[in-house]
Amino acid sequence: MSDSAYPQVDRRRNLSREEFRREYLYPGRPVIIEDAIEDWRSHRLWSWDGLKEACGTAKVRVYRYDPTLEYRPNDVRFMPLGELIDHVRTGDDWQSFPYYLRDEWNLFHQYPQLRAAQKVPGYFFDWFKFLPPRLRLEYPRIFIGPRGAITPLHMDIWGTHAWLSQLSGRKRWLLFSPDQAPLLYGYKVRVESPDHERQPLFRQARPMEAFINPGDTIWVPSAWSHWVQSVEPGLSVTYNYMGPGCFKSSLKGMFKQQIVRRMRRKQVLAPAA
Ligand SMILES: O=C(O)CCC(=O)C(=O)O
Ligand SMILES: [Fe+2]
Repeated sequence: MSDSAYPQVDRRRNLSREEFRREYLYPGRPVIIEDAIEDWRSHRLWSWDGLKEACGTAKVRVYRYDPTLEYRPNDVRFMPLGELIDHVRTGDDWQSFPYYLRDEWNLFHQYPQLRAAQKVPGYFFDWFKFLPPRLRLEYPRIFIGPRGAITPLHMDIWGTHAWLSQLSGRKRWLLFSPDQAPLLYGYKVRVESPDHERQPLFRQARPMEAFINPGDTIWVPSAWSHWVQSVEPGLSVTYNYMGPGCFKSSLKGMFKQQIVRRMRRKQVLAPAA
């Protein structure tokens, strides 16, 4: 697969909110915005050393990647964040250290200074803000992983829009527009080594490609599935949110979650028969 085999996601600077809405949000087209987080990038917390100094003793959960089983909720290890940063930075790669800190939101509660060091860029207004906090998803979330770390093909929760800002390292993304879903075998294709015999339709899939660098923010429209690999040790912050184009799926997802939670609570509280 050569780097130029796929159409590249647009890279923009000085993009106005109006341009973002017209060219990307409403048509549902991904984009990389190069200058969306200039105000928080200079913060020392968003460097490996700064993050380690401030939060290095925090115990974090890292997920082990298994090439056949991918991530499983129980295949985890707990380690101090500082230790994880050392592993990731000293060149341990995905083979020797197949662990990825994924979707970590606790740190933002433990260290309010972390929360204060990031601000949602004006492009990404979240309509979940109008709902009580207990109904919303927990964001922001941090991802930290070694060179080679993989996020398998998936579609984001509740069909929400997503954005991810890269603070350190490069990442390669392949993004599949919603109309390609029938070629993706329920998102079970291993994009890095597809099984063309068993999943022949995947050959016809035409993703868009994006390489993101430190300082870049990628916007992923609702229902665009994606596969991501860290080309270098990576530190990212991400949000999912509700906006034009995904109100229905987001609210549906939220209500379903509420119902499941209620049923679970009832089961716990119900007297034994
Ligand atoms: O950065 C990554 O590895 C993947 C992030 C992602 O796709 C997500 O948060 O849903
Ligand atoms: Fe995702």
